[in-house]
Amino acid sequence: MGGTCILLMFNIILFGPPGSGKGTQSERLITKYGLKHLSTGDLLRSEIASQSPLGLAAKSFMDKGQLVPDEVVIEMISSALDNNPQANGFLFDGFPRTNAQAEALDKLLHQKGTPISVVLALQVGEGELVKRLLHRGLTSGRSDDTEEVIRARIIEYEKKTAAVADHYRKFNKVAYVNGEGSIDEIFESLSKEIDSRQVQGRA
Ligand code: B4P
Repeated sequence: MGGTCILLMFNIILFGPPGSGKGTQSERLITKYGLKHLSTGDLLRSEIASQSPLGLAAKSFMDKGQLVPDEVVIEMISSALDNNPQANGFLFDGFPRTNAQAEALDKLLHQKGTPISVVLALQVGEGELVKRLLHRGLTSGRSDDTEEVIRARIIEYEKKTAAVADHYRKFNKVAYVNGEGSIDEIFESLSKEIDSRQVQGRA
């Protein structure tokens, strides 16, 4: 063995409260940077659509605006990582949402020798979050896009998820990005953060 080891993997966590635009921006970022998109929200909704036992169990939490139990989402992400050995990097969207999930992710990525490169944290005020999700609720058909459930999701975020940024701040990995403005403007800010880190990584 031996030779030069070239680090190609670039793993991003897109972080932020419900409705901050994680799903919206993920779609663009994966195209631009060739990353594999792993959204626990999408994975859970596809389990619900196929009426699997996991989906049926998850739905009862999601309909109340609560987080699905850690073991369930960690197992889902672990299989998704195993199923994508050829990926150039992952974009984690909506995961991790608790400190236990963050620790489990760190461990899984450590085993693969490919750590988190950056946590991009979208910042959006509560009034704007509620407005966006209520608007999406008009057409999404999502049972968690009603005002009562949206408020519960925001409370759950403050209680269990916001601290995940502190976990990654300890490792100097968090970049805060203004999540209010046009989708193009926000995409540009996110891209700048990624580009500056990729350059540093190669220097
Ligand atoms: P998610 O699917 O992750 O959904 P989200 O947080 O609501 O949405 P996101 O931030 O992606 O917003 P989007 O781009 O769509 O989670 C749903 C549920 O699944 C959770 O409540 C939980 O129960 C469960 N779950 C998921 N992951 C879990 C985990 N790890 N652990 C436990 N439970 C988990 O944007 C929202 C709206 O805003 C869209 O309509 C969009 O068009 C609009 N928008 C976006 N950007 C905009 C902008 N710049 N200006 C105006 N509108 C904008």
